[in-house]
Amino acid sequence: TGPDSALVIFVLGGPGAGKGTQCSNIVRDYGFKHLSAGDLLREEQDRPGSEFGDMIKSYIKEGQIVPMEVTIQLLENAMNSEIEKSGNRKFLIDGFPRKMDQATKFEEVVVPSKFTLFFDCTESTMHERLIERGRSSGRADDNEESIKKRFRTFVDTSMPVVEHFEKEGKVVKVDANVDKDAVYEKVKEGFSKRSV
Ligand code: UP5
Ligand code: MG
Repeated sequence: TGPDSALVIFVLGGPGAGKGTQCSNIVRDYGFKHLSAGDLLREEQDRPGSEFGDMIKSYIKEGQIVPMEVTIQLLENAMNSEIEKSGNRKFLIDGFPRKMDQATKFEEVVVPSKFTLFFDCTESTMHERLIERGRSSGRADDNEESIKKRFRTFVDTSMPVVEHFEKEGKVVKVDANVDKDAVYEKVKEGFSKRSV
C-alpha cells in the first residue's frame, strides 16, 4: 500500500535538457504525478524552520549533489502524500537519481524504477536554454558560473547513472535538441514501446 508498489519512471538529462517541460506533457496525457527533486529541494530550502535550508542553497549554487538522505526523504514524503491524497501511484521522478549511490539506495528502500527516460542534449543547446531562462527564472543557479559547474557534475557524476541503467536495458533515450513538440513525439513513441 506504500510507495513499494508504485510505478516509477526516472527522468534524467543535463541541466536545461527539457526534463520539466516534457514532464508537464506526460502528466497531462498519462496521469503521472510529477516530482522534481530540484523543485522539492528548493521548496525545502525556503521552508521556514528547515534545518537543511542553508546547506541546500550552497549545494545548488555550486551545482553539487545534495546528500541523498535529504533528497530521498523528500521524495518519499511526496510520494506518500500523493498516494494518501489521490491514490495515484504513478510517478515521474525528474532530476533524480543523479549520483550512483542515490540510484542504488532509492531502488532498495523505496521501489525499483520501471525505466529511465533520458533526454540527450548537447551542451551548447542546454547552455543557450538556461541563459535564456535565467533572464526571468529567478533560479540562483541559472548564471554562467553555476551552469559551468552543473555541466561538470552532470558529466562526471550523473552520466554514470544513465550508463548503469543502460547496461540493465532500462533506458529510453530521446534526442532533446529538437523543438518541444518533436521531443514529445519521441517520448510518446518510447512510452508506447515500453507499454506505458
Ligand atoms: N526548453 C525546454 N525544451 C525545449 C526545446 N525542446 N526547445 C527549446 N526550448 C526548450 O527547460 C529549460 C528551458 O529550456 C526552459 O526555458 C524551457 O522552456 C526551454 P526545462 O524543462 O526547465 O529543463 P530541465 O531539464 O528541467 O532543466 P533544469 O534546469 O530544471 O535541470 P537541472 O537538472 O539543472 O535542475 P534541477 O532542478 O533538476 O536540479 C537543480 C539542482 O538541485 C542540481 O544542480 C543539484 O544541485 C540539486 N539536486 C540535487 O542535489 N539532487 C537531486 O536529486 C536533484 C537536484
Ligand atoms: Mg527542471
